[in-house]
Amino acid sequence: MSVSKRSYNNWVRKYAACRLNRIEIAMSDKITIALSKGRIFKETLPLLKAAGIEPLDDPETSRKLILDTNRDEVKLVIIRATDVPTYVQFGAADLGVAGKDVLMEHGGEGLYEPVDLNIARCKLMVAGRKGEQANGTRLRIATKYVNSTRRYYAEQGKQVEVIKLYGSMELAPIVGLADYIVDVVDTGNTLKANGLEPLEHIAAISSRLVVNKASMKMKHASIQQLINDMQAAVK
Ligand code: PRT
Ligand code: MG
Repeated sequence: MSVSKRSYNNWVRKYAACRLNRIEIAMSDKITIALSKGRIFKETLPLLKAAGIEPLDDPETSRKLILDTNRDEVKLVIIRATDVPTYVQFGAADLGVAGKDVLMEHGGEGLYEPVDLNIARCKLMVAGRKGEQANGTRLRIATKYVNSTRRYYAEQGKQVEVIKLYGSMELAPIVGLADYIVDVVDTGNTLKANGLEPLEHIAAISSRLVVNKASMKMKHASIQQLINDMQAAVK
């Protein structure tokens, strides 16, 4: 074999080894995924499974906040739904699943939102006491979605007073704390059971896969693979 042929073959071998190495590194990137218990966890499970990820514990019965999976390099952190964008924004998790309601409220800073997972669907709505019209010049709106509510009324040029609550919003109009509430509605049964009715539709909500912008660059191959697999499994 001529010298140049041998050196060419050596080069090819080295190049192939180098490529393999890179793939191996990509495959062993440590990946942390932030999820909340309840409906998001349940509905994300089949999508993760399609990406070859299966948790070894059930967050409903385990007290662990970090769950191992069938893949050594992939961990799940179980946190409050509203904390998911914050964990991903600051890189404490590489990826997460969060409702669009939560993302709208957070603002989406530092995050990519590559996939609409089409799960945990509901609507962000204004609701009030059935058959009653609020009168008064400045409406009072109770909600945990303070930013989205301010934005919604500002776009209509309406002056409102927004009252921040952390739960049981439905109570506010009944006890006279507020004229209306802004909350997510699914079947509408909770509103109905409390003598309220949906009035205005603000946004259609579903959960999204979110990715930390730096992780997307640093762990591109592993994360892109995960995104593709989850996207392909979305119904
Ligand atoms: O419950 P927790 O305070 O821990 O947090 P969270 O309420 O943010 O979490 P979780 O798991 O309840 O909701 C996570 C995400 O699921 C939300 O951010 C939404 O994107 C989505 N989702 C879908 C819903 C609903 N459907 C839903 N129905 N989130 C909340 N609800 C509640 C709603 O607040 C109201 O109290 O269910 C009630 C209304 O349901 P219906 O069917 O009676 O209309
Ligand atoms: Mg809840």
